[in-house]
Amino acid sequence: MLVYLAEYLSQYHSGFNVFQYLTLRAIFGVLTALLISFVVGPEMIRRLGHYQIGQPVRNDGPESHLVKAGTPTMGGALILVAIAIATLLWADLSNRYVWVALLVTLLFGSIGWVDDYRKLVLKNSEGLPARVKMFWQSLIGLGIALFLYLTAVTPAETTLIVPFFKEVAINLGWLYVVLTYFVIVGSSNAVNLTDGLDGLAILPTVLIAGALGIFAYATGNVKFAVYLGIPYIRDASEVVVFCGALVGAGLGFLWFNAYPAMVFMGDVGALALGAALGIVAVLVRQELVFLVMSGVFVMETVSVILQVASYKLTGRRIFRMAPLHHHFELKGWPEPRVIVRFWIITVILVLVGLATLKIR
Ligand code: 57M
Repeated sequence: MLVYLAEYLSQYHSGFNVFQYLTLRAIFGVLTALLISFVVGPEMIRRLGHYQIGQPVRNDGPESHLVKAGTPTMGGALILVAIAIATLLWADLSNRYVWVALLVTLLFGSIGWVDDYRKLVLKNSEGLPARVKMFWQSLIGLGIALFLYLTAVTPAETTLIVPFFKEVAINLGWLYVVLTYFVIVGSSNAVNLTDGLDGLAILPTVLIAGALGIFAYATGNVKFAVYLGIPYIRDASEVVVFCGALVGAGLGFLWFNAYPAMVFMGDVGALALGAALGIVAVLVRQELVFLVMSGVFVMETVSVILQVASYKLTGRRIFRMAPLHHHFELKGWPEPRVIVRFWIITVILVLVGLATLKIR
């Protein structure tokens, strides 16, 4: 929004031209979202506590979690507000990809919000039944995938880019819709499963959002795209501002969610953040690199699939408990050790992902 104001004011003073620079606006996006989190966070935690929006903790999980009962939750709502305000302020709102990213994030957040609200405020232990949650996730995921497919302007927008192979780009046709659906819905659920220890989901989200922001910048800049041998997609550039807002809001939330957490994000945060990463990966055409960078989310999800399959087929468990972070906790690792090691794994995977920009 401010981009228009800066454009207008630059008639009077050329200094306002600096606000046209994408990198600068992305940095302001980070800082704005951080500031909102810092200013609103403490009051929000106090109010959540006041209205007793506290986490119920199941007693069949690791014992160390019992002390977490009553921790204020639904802090993800603050993440979403910070992302939305920072993006609306600093992005060029004539860019359709910005709206797509924001809309997907807020719609998935709404599903999570209804689930949290039912569980925590209406004290309905089931929340939103799994099949209802899946129905809405699928409807939004498919709707967005179809919209992007039908409104694609250039073939590059629906082509699958294969990392490390400059010459390989697969024209997906209708499969684009299927892939987009799985990336968005899968990522949303994977982040939700991972969000079970303090800070475990949010820092990887921040790191991956930062890396995808770099991909968005390169993809939306014709010179970089040609130099790096990646497709040029004009609309991708402004997604950098959205990624910046995601990074700022995520870091701001981590301030309060760091061990021992003062607040949890709830499904409103987890479902939205996963979907946000998924849609950005799709918009910048880096689904495969995203899969690599999200290794921790993938590992957590695969651990649940394997555990359930093994238990159903053989009656035996592979892990002490799934998702994987519970397995390590039950092995006796202190919570911060699990968290920090999973963060380190993400740092490594994000670096591998970024390396694919040059090694091709
Ligand atoms: C939600 N929710 C956390 C918090 C957070 C199929 C099965 C694997 C599903 C899975 C499940 O229900 N996953 C989705 C996980 C919960 O956190 C809340 O949920 C939000 C995210 N959706 O924001 O509001 C608990 O996680 C802890 N937490 C922190 N710090 C944080 O920053 O410590 C969360 C955020 C919180 C808190 O303790 O209460 C959760 O874990 O419930 N189910 C499970 O994960 C269960 N696993 C299981 O049953 N495994 C089986 C089979 C089915 C695979 C097995 O291994 O045999 C475990 N979950 C719990 N207890 N709580 C089982 C025991």
